[in-house]
Amino acid sequence: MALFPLTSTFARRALAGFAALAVPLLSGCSWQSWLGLDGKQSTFQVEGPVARDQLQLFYITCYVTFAIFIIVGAILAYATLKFWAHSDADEHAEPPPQGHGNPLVEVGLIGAAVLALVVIAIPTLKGIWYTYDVPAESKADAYEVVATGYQWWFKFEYPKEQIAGAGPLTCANELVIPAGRPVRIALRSMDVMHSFWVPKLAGKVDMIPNRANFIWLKAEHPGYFWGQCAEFCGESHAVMRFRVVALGPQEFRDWVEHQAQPARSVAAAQGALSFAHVAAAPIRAYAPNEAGVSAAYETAPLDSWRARQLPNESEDPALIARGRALFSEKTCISCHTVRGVPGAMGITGPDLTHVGARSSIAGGLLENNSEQLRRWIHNPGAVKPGNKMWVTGYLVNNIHLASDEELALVAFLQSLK
Ligand code: HEC
Ligand SMILES: [Cu+2]
Repeated sequence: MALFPLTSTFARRALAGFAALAVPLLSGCSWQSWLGLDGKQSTFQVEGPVARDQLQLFYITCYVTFAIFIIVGAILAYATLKFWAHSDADEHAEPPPQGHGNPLVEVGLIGAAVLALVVIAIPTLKGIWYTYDVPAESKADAYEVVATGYQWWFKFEYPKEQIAGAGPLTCANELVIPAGRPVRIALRSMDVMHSFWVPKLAGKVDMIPNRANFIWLKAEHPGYFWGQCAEFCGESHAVMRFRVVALGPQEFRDWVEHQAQPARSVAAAQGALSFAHVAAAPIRAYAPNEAGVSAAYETAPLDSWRARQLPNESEDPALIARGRALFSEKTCISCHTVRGVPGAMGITGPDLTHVGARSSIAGGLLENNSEQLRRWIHNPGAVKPGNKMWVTGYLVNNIHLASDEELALVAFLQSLK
């Protein structure tokens, strides 16, 4: 139909939008997915009280504006039909008597406008106070984390979990939190402005250099949530992502305890340090922007995350030992900390002490499996344009990895559970 030169999804959304907004609580039949609003970062399917408060405010605003639309539309339709010129005579008839102001209508309209604003203002103000900081009654229960934005990844520190001689427990790109508890996150930036956003849990707050911002959120149940930097911060801003993994109390305690341990060390059997048996297959070519995640991970990410916590069954200790040595030889240690590997104390890049237990790498862009990990270390610049590992590491230090070296490094990194 030429009247609607629109894509079918757009037309469906436009037509169904009003009907859907009028009955948003018809959930269960999931109108969100029908309208294509059920993405991983949907603000319509929230899973925490902060995001829910914000969603409700959105609905209230929609209701008020929808009511105005109906009233104005009805009056317009009435006037159009009533004063329609049906014949030539109508058309040349004298205009109807003209009024010059009606105090009742004018005061009424001002009153209605003020009322509409008040209806929106009350929940807005309440929401501003509620989302600003953890409510006083649950403050004692709040868990504290420090999140720092870097071009183009996130560092997460746990000030309550101090490790002797190493400062607070430090992770990257995956923020593991206790479910059912408020989490207060201090937001910092190491370079330019970033913005911390986990759409299903809370609205965004900026991470500004030299400014102590914070945000609070709560995951109502264990889950796996997609986050995203929401402030343009340079070349790879669009792929500056992260994850939030919410775990039950015991699972969270176990996780913290395990993370506090130094890197796992896989002992190679005496005399087994030759890895000539490993066939060093060349890496396959990747299309630009080729997806780096599997369907299994996309559909059941929390299961996938849990499965990664355990060591691989088919580890090759000799290959891992070789990778561990290469990690120093190739200067990876100058930018990455791996607690337990001598000299690996770099802080320019993410802490890799337990990188094997993360479900994603490169700021949540690729799934953490052997194939994607190799793709990353083979040519990080092709995956994430301009990233510091490529620009100030590979290019400056002239890092080249042969196929067998890539495989050894991958085996080592994957062993770091
Ligand atoms: C110049 C510093 C630098 C050097 C040298 C360097 N890296 Fe990195 N590395 C980084 C930075 C910065 C990132 C984060 C990049 C991003 O996501 O934008 C990173 C990311 C990574 C990641 C992904 C971590 C995650 O959780 O997302 C891995 C794995 C990694 N590097 C391995 C290596 C290996 C192996 C070497 C040595 C061959 C190496 N790096 C050398 C700075 C460096
Ligand atoms: Cu950013």
